[in-house]
Amino acid sequence: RPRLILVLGDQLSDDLSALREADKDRDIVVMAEVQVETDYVPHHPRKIAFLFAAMRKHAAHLRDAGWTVRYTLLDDPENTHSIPGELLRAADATGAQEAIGTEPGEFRLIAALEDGPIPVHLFPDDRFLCSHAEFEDWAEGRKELRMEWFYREMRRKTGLLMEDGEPAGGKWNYDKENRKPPPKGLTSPGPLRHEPDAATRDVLTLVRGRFGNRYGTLDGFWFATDRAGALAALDHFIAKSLPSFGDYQDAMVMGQPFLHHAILSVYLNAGLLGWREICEAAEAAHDAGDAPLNAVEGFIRQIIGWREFIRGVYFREGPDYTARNELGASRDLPEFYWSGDTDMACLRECITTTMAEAYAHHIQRLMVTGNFALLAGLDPHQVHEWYLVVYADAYEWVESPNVIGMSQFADGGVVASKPYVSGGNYINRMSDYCKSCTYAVTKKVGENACPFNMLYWDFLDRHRDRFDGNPRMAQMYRTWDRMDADHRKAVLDGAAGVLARLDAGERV
Ligand code: FAD
Ligand code: DLZ
Ligand code: SF4
Repeated sequence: RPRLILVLGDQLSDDLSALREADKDRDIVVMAEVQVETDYVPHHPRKIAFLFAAMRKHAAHLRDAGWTVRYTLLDDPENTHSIPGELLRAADATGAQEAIGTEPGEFRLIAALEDGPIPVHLFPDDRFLCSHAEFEDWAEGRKELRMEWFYREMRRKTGLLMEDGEPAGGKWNYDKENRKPPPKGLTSPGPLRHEPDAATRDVLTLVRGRFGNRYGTLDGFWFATDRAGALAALDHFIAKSLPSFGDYQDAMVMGQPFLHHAILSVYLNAGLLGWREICEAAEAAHDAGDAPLNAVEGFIRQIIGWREFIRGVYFREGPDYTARNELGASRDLPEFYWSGDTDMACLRECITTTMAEAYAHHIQRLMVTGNFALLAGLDPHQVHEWYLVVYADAYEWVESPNVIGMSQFADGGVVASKPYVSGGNYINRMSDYCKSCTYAVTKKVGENACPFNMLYWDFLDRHRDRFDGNPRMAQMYRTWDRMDADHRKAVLDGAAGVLARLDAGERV
């Protein structure tokens, strides 16, 4: 009897554990476009279009390689619209009695497969550098988990940027040389844009018809949708943007959402690229003298450090992680997160480019939309769902530790050692956003004062009990305490005013 080999939408890799276990001559690959996956949150149409186009091309590629593939189209009238349902239908049609798969990146889907009508044997997803067991071993007995220590292990394990057992250049981390404010007139080559071919255009028509009314636009869709396109995007990044990646990693410029970022997470997370080829390409650029060490080290750290660390946290912390709310935040997500309709230029810019591109870079996610959500005390579960919807690279294993942990501190400090919060000053230093804002970043209180300036102190004051004792935050509390009492009151009143406007649904 054949067995069914499940390949999910973010498992579009040739070297996949489930395929390695399968028999090409006997087994049947199952891939399915289903509503449970398009609707568990209302994903950005660009993300759905990217995945469906890439899934269809990967199915064709597997067939060319000799696999039998059973592919369910979204508008197939027989579609049961869930992954377990499609496995059952495939079993009925083929006589298969068992299925194998590669572990999904979300507890919801793991549970659905384990409890489904067809037993699915899941193999580890070894497209990652660090297995669950290895992460457990590393984490076991540590008082706190810090990415930097984990990263050094991964450098040793891979040998990336290592010379005779020592880090290249003598230091593990060159961030001191990174993160420069954007000079006036900073431009960037941006990502490699791909003209949609006929197959992608078919998908765009389908997605526009079915999901066109959702948050986010499909206009000007340019993502690569196959491995060749993703490899070309990698080459483009290495040649054009990697050399300046470190310098402008934290910079933000109006009208330029991409700057010198890689724009590769969408391909990497779906399986069109692997971590090793990306890191080796970056290392080779350094060896050839084409990219400086601060850029290459910083970039490789994001992938073998942060990305692997984040995944380790998701699987270690367990299915209740996305429900955590250590700071007890409960305010509803303001409507403007779905429209960009706000007077705050920084939020407007990050939200509208996210609607257009299903992309924002790390500092926009962390220090603009995330920072505001944390300062304003937004319900972290709603914030988590927003991030899962809006970014083309968002799957729960990577999105939730970044949001619940790094950005919202809702896990109580598993991912971050202190909350990532700032007033308007930080945004003003790292961007040109404040220049075109209705609010004045230099004003601390009163009419027109930048909301971040007031919400920042309000957040610290509100959570004093928890953060007072954190040595990394002591300086901030000393600064607050030194302000005169009238000023402090004016700040807190100003913050209360902003929060009241949010609660009343008024424009902020
Ligand atoms: P670059 O800035 O060019 O970085 C290179 C690569 O490093 C990325 O492609 C990515 O694979 C990896 N990387 C960098 N930082 C992280 C990180 N913190 N966690 C995991 N991988 C990282 N990343 C996602 O892939 N999916 C998400 O859903 C996601 N949600 C996020 C939510 C918040 C609140 C924050 C603060 C960060 C989030 N990130 C997420 C991490 C990071 O912002 C994105 O990986 C990055 O912006 C992707 O764009 P890029 O390819 O241009 O990355
Ligand atoms: C995100 C997504 C979407 C929108 N649609 C599908 C789909 O129709 N079929 C499928 O196999 N996978 C899809 N995915 C990806 C899954 O949601 C993803 O595999 C899980 O979230 C685990 O990471
Ligand atoms: Fe954002 Fe404040 Fe600057 Fe306006 S002034 S762009 S709200 S940081």
